[in-house]
Amino acid sequence: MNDYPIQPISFNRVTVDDSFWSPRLETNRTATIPVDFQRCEETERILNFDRAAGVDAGDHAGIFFNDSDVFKVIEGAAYSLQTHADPELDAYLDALIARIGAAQEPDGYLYTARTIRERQGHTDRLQAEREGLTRWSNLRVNHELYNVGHMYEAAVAHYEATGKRTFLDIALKNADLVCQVFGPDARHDVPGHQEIEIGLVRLYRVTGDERYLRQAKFFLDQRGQADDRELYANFENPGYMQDHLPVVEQDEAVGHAVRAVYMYAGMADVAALTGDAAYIAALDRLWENVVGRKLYLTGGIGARHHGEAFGDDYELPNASAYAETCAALANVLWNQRMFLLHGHGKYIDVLERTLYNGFLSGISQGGDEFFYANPLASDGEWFFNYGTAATRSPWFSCSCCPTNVVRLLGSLGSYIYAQRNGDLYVNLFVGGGTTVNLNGVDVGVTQWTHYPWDGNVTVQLDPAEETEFTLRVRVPGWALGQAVPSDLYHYVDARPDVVALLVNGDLLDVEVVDGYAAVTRTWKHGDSVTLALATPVRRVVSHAAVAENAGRVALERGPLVYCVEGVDNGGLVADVTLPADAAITPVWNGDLVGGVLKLTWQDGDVQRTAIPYYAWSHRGVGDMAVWLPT
Ligand code: FUB
Ligand code: ZN
Repeated sequence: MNDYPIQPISFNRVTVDDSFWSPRLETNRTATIPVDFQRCEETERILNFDRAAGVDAGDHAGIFFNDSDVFKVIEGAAYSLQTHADPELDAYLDALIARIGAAQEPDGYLYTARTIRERQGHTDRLQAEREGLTRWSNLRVNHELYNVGHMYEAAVAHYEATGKRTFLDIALKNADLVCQVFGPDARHDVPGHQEIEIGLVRLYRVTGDERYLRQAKFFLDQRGQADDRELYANFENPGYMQDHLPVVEQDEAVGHAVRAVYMYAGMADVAALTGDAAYIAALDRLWENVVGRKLYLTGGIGARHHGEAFGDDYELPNASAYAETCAALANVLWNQRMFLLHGHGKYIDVLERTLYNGFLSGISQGGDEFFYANPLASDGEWFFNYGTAATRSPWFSCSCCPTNVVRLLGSLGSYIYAQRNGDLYVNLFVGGGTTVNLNGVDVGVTQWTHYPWDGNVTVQLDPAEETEFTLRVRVPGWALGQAVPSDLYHYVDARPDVVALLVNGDLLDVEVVDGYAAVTRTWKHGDSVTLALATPVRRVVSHAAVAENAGRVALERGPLVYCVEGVDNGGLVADVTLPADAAITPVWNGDLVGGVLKLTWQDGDVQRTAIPYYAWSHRGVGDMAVWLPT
C-alpha cells in the first residue's frame, strides 16, 4: 500500500511533560472540553439530535451545521480519553452517541436540520431551501457532507479510544449511503465545504475499505468540472469553494480559507495513499503561494472577513485580518501532511509558527474563551462580523473555532515525533517522550526543554539494545536567520545564530540538510543529544508589497511573535515605536498568562513592553499591534 513516506508518532504513544504545553493540555481536558459540551447542550445543539429522532418536538436550533460542533468535541474528547482515562467522560460519550444514533435515518442519512424540518413540513420555506428541501439538493451551501465528515473523524477517534464500534457503525452506515449516492456512475457533485475527504480517508484507514478512499478522491476530482458547475450555473463565485478549477490545476489559494486548506489536507492524504503525482505538484504550488504571499507572520491565513477568504497576493491587512482560528488549525493539519510527504523541516517551521501564534491566540489561558478572528492589530473596538471582537468570547452562534481547538490540543502529541523507515525525526520541542520501534528495536525517547523560552533541547535515547539509526533534529528556520521559508518576511539581521549540537556532551559539526541536523550512529542506552539554539530577539520586516507593513517591524524571539498592548504602554499603542537602535531586553514575568518572557526597550523617555502575541487580550479590552513603526 502507498502511504506517506514518513509516519507521525501518534499522540497516544507520546507523553507530554512540558512546562509550556502540559498546563494547556490539562486546561483543554478539564475546562475546554467540558465547557464545549456544556455550551452544545445549552444551545440545543445536542437536543437537535433528539428532535431528529422524534423524541423532542422542538424546532431545529441554530445553524444548519451545528451537528458538526458536537462531532468535533466528541473527537477532542476521544483524544483526551486516550491519554487520560475518564470513566465519566466515557459514559457521557456513550449516551451522546446513542442520541446521535437515534437521529440517523434508517438508510444512514444523518443531518438534523433537514430531518427535523422535513418532519415538520418545512414551515420556513426559505430556510428549508437553504438547508435543502430534498436531500443533497443544496450541497454547495448546506454542509450536509461537511457535517458527516466531522462525524467520520470523531467516530474513528472514538473507536480508537474505546474499541467500541457504536459511533463507527453510525459513521460507516452514513458513509455507505454517501458512496451509493455519489460517484462516477452515480451523482456528480461536490460538497460546498470540504472536510468529508479527510473523514473518508480516516474511515479507509480504520476499515481498509477502498471505497472510502475512492470516494474521497472522487469528491476532490469532481471540483472544477464543467458538468456540475452547470448544475450550479447561478452560483456566482465557484472560487469561494475552490470549485473554479480541477484541483490539479489550482495554483493560487483562493476563496474561503478553511475550506481551501481542509481540501489541501485531504488532497495530501489522497496523494499519499494513491501516489498521485499531479496532486502533489498542485499542493507544492499552492503551498508556495500561501507561504510566499498569503501568510500572516502569526501563521494565520485568510485575510478577508468577506467570505472568510484568502486575499490577493500580499493582501495582509492587520486590524481587519480574519485569520480564523479554524484556518490556523487547518494550516497545522496541512503543513504536517506536507512534511509527511516531503520530509522537509520548512513545513514544520510554518506549522510551529502557526501553532504558537495564530492558533494559540484563539484560546484564552482559562480555556473557556475564544477568538474567532485573530487580527494583528486592534483598537479595542468590536470589529464587524462573527465574533471578531476586541477580546475573546465564550461562544459564538457559529462556534466552529471553540470546537476545533479541542481536536488539535487533544492530539498535539502527534506533531512532535515522526519516523521514516529507521530514521527518527524530532520536529517540535516539547518535553516528554515516546517509545518508537526503529529497525525492530524499541527505542525510548525522552525530551527535556524550556522551549519556547529558551532554545536548549535535550533528547535522551534508550534503545532496548545497541542499534544504528539516524536521528534528525529539526533546526528551525528562525535559528538559521530565516523568518519564513519564502521572501514574505525576513529578519533585519538575518545572520544565522549559534546552533550547537552535542552528542553525549561532545560538540558535533552541524550540517543542516532540509531543515534537520542528522546524526547517524550506533545508539546505546542513555545516549543524549543536545540542540542548543541561541534565541536572540529578531526584528522582522515584510516583503515590500505588503503595503500595511511598510516602515514597520515586528519582534520575534524563538518561535514566538510579539505584540504590544495598550495596558503595558500607557493605554495606546498608536504612538509606540521601535527605534532601529533600541536595545531590547527580555524580562521574565511569571504572573502573566502562565508566565511569559516580555520584551522591553526604551522609546525616547518611555519604556515599552511587548508580550507574546498569543497572550494578548488577557487583561481587559484594549489596543494591540504586532507591526510597529520604526
Ligand atoms: O462553515 C463552517 C465553518 O464556519 C467554517 O469552516 C468557518 O469558516 C465558519 O464559517
Ligand atoms: Zn472557526
